[in-house]
Amino acid sequence: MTTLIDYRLEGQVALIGLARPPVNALGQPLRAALAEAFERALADAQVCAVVIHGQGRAFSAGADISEFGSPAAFATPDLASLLCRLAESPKPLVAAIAGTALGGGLETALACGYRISAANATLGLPETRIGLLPGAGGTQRLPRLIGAQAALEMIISGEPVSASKALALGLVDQVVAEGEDLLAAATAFAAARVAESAPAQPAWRHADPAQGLPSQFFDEYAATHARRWKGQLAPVLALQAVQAACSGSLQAGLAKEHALFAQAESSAQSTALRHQFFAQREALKIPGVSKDIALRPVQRVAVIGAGTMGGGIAMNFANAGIPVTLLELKGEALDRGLAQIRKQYDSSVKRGKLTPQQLDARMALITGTLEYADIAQADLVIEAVFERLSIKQNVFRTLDEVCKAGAILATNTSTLDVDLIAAVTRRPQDVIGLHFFSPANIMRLLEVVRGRETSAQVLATTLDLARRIDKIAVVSGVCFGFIGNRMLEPYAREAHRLVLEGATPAQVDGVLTDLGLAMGVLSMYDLAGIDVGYLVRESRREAIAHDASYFKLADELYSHGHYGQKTGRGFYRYEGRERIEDYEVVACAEVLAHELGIARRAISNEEIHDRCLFMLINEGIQLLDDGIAQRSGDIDLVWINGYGFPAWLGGPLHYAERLGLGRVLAGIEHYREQLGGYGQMWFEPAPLLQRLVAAGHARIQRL
Ligand code: 3H9
Repeated sequence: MTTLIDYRLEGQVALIGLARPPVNALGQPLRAALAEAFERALADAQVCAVVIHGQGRAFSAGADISEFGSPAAFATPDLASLLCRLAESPKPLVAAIAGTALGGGLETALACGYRISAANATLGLPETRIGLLPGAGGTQRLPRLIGAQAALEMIISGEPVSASKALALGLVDQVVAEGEDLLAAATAFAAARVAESAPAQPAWRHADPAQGLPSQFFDEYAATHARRWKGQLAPVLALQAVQAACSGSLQAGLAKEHALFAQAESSAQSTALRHQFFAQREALKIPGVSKDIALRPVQRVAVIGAGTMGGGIAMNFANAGIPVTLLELKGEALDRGLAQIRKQYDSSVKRGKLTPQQLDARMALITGTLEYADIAQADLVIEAVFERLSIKQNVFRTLDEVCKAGAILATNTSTLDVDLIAAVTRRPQDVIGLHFFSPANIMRLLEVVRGRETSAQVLATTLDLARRIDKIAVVSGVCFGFIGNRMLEPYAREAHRLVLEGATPAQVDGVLTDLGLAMGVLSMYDLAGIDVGYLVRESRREAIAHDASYFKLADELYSHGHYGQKTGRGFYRYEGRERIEDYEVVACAEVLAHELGIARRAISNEEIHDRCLFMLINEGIQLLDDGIAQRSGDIDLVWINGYGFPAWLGGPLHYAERLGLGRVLAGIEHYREQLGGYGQMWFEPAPLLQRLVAAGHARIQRL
């Protein structure tokens, strides 16, 4: 017997323990070992029942995601066939679920006749999140067990359910109380089934899963979700699979599921989402920072500035049960900030996302103060004051005076030089950038900016903290705008310039949203504030002075007080939340183009796509070459989680690989020629892109 399985007998019950750390992913070797152990139990006349359990922290996290896209994914025994074999067992099979049972892990449990779970277990079918659908019987067995509607919810949302919810759904037969021995309970449960001669496979509770569903249920479900699923393949295929469970035999349904799964698995979308899955885990691995480094304890946090950003940052900690002190200079501003936080929690209570008790508990964790002395004992202080270097430096001088030794001092700057901020303290090793994205309590991205002198311990501690507050952390080096905002610049530059050359804002934004971006870049500027963009530009006029067309239109909007959504006018006009094309903006672009000597022309959607996207990609590749980003996957994570780039395109650099690096380079060179002086000025291919293409590399990596 291989070491991947722990096989032993407990009286008449065979215990098969999956033992492939860390999460018992069902790769080919584990599948083969499970098949072998199962056959051994069947062949042993002494064995009357079998318990399958997982050793370590998971029952099983499902199929081995790294096998997809290679023949290993379906190598014998493939998971679907193995589970059909398990489902035919003449001896009762009991799944004993502790930790997580996800994807193929839960499907394994579904192939067993019985399921019993620990109280703290979570069970789910998250395949759609990686562009797949349950492909080992989940779309067929789950509807037969808990009904089509509940099964569809679990499959489409990908959201795991708790053990108690699973019990209520009929997904598990029994939940073992905390502190009780799950394996002993499962063994006793199996023995009891034997004693009562229970069937190895009890009849399905929902043999006709569609019973009770309205006749148009699936069509209506698809119509209701059409907007949310826009462009995405996996939910559509998953729906078809569940529909098949409602319209034919299990056998036919399994065949249909297999075909749909193969379609999803070979799709570019699933490749992109799997790339994102692994990128998120890789991002936490920092060369030179050992996994075993001793972390600094962070039990008390302080946030300087109770504005929208500071308040949102504070909420993250309260949500995670960490006490946080919010500091402001004036009582009025502090009261406003605290009231704003309460208002946000109130709205969560109204939407049923939070109970009134949780609201009270969270507010009780947030303390306001006007005194720096009150934050002297904080383990971490995050500054979130006005984005100007001198102001932030003043705050850090004060922090250096008042904070205890060993406190981590973080700045939430979005563009400024973290090293210049650290330099005003006597402890630059304790200073780090923590760039939260707005709204800070909702957006999951956290750019962690490692200064020249930031210590490895401070970096490791903040990465661990990011996990505690449920953020996706990506480490960036110091440069203007770090990873995200630095890439935003050339991307947004093209959008602005294209409007001068003849496109309308709606055309530019439409191309980007058609690609799947949550928002077009010009709408995004309207939302963030044309005045905010103006202030950022003001701080670096020298660096951009050589291009007279650069953001000319946005400057013009600013001079008219058209700050975007908040003033009702920007690149668009706004009536309530409705965005309306503004022909005065087009007229203004015409005048400016004339003044600047830019010939206006009809612009194709392809040109908009290529100029915006290729410039975005080019900057990302340059950041990698400069060592600001560690890996291309980090850059993709920033854009997916901070800027609404569609996850199913895998992020800008993964998208570039899909388009072909040669095509991206050729596009940049094309516009360099075609756009005259402007092209010569800005369409400079990143040397790393040129090297990659010359060397015939399809993947973006340092060379
Ligand atoms: C599926 O099942 C398809 C079937 O329906 C049909 C098949 C025919 N595979 O996240 P963590 C690695 S699709 C490979 O840091 P946590 C992970 O990369 C699958 N590797 O820990 C990491 O490696 P490393 C459906 C996996 O405690 C390490 O394990 N299942 C897999 O924060 C620790 O992971 C899912 O989508 C995997 N399935 O979270 C579940 N899972 O240390 C995906 C994990 O080298 N997994 N790894 O960086 C998860 O959601 C989380 O990993 C889990 C643990 C909640 C389990």
